[in-house]
Amino acid sequence: MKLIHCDEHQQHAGAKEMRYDKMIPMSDTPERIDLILQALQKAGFNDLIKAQQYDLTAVYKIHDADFVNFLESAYPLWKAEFGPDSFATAYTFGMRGMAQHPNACVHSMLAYYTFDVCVPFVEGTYKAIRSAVNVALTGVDLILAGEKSVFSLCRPPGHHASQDLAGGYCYLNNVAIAAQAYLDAGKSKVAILDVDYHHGNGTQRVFYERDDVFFVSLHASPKAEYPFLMGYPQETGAAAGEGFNLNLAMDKGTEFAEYAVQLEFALAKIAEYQPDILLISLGVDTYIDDPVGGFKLRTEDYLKMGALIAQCSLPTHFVMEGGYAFAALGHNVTNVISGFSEAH
Ligand code: SP5
Ligand code: ZN
Repeated sequence: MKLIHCDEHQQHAGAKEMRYDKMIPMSDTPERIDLILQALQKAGFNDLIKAQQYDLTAVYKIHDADFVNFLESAYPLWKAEFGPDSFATAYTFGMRGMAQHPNACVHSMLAYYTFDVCVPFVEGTYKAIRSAVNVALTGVDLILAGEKSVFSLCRPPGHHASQDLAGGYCYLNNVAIAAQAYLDAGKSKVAILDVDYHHGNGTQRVFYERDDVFFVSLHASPKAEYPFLMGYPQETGAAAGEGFNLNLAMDKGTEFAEYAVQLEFALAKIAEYQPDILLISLGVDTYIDDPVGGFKLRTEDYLKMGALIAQCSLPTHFVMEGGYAFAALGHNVTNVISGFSEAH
């Protein structure tokens, strides 16, 4: 399987995030991608491809121009106010009745275009955001050229981001941009299976009223887990998209035996939909020792996950999302790819 990566994400580093009552180093570090690539290569996956450059055309199909402008200008504006040894982050939020004058200053922008305190901006953030999209779009072009499966090692991740909102380490929605690119290239139906521990609220929002993208998310129940406000099973889509959004929420502490039942159900629904392409939002923060997640999947379970995904026999595009247990991260991701490749 071809592995698509870039170097530009390395400079998106050094910021902190607020975790309830503490400031902690951001969980999404550059080392994550290094660990994943090292483990993949050790397992014999050596077909590495550097991402191509793309202009913003595909991004603007999903995201608002003002929002993209915010992503580009947030850090320079912040730096002008606070100097270089700082990172931009929201102080207020554009809540009900307050979401006015979004572009007045960097603080109003952060208030309006971010929804939590886990999307800091440093000097290299915008370049990293753009390069993550390039990593995703290079994968699209490889699949369109006939590859049966590819893996886009995107960082930062994307599934919490939507049209005009960044959050949860996500700025541009890589997997949504890829899905739209397939449709614009002539494919008629795309399925997105999101196996990150957290609900893919951004991807859901983007495609909620559409029937050409079937979004299925397996995640911790939002009753007690981030992003709290979305991801409930009764969110099934709206308008033309009614029935094309499927949330399979599970309790904290879920083990693979139960997870696999939900995964097989998800894959059966996807097979029924008969998509041209299957995109996987691949988060492995479902791992038992993940510091951000709360499920109990084990390293060997990811082999089975990959093998089950392969049973769909669809052109499959893996896009990296979360996963923060550094000691096992590389092995867990590699097991998904190995399990898929052995069964495919
Ligand atoms: C892409 C991705 O995985 N983003 C995740 C962002 C979640 N950030 C908030 C985490 C909520 C805190 N949960 C603490 C659980 C401690 N075991
Ligand atoms: Zn996650």
